[in-house]
Amino acid sequence: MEILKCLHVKARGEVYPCSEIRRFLVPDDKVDWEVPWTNYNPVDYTAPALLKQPPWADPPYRDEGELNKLLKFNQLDGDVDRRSYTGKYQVINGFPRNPCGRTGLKGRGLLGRWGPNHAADPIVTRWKKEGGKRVTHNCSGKPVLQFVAICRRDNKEWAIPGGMVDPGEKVSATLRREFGEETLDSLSLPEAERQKVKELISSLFQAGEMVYKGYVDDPRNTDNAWMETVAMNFHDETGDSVGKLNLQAGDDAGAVKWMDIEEQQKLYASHTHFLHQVAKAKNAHW
Ligand code: RP5
Repeated sequence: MEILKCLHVKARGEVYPCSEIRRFLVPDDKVDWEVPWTNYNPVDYTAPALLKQPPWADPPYRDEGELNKLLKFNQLDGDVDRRSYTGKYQVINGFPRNPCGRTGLKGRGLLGRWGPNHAADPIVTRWKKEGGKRVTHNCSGKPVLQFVAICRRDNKEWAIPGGMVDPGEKVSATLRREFGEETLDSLSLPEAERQKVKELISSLFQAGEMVYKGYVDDPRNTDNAWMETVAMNFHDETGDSVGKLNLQAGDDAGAVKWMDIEEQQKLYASHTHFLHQVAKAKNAHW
């Protein structure tokens, strides 16, 4: 497993998602907090939805002193895990600081938590087949892997069907829940069928390979709030288990399909990077 020490790019995208807010532009050589930049003046933005205090977001605060007392950074804070997979992060004037550097925007943006926001990404794969035989790629001569991809409703980008870890929830439970909710529409299934799907996912998800654990270059990241994830690969070698499931988009997904894994496929956040790790581990086409 590899920790991404990336130069974040999507976290510096000019227009902040679901808004007309423009980030203060950060060139590559000024991303690192160690590089002095006296004129750095990030835009302050927290999405209006967060100010209505949804249950999945941190509570409001009057000043930074109060924020620091309300939340326990770099620790397990009740049920909320505020520790980062990247190690101990800095807290400057009461605010946690993005471990991958400047983003041109301060505040929480669209993210519910100050500091790390933990997600889990289930990468469900099978070999591409035609007429019962594995398909090999013309260029690499290697077999082609496919993964279950969703088209995100918020930005129409294709992605791994990941989601946020609920407070107190184990990552293994999030992986199953998100896969069920987003790709099998298990929320709308009748009880008996939902049980069957649950059992299938349970058995497939018993043996997974850790692909990645760390920071995600997510377009919603800010100087004070960022995404982190655990990505796990669940592989159906024969194609007889998940291959038979009736994929149906649900919850945050606009569409769902089996997608070939290849370098050219552009995906949400750091998801292309995670799939590259899977292709390498399985000696598949990339
Ligand atoms: C990404 O955001 C993670 O890799 C995960 O796929 C996703 C979780 O956020 P939501 O899909 O719940 O918005 O950074």
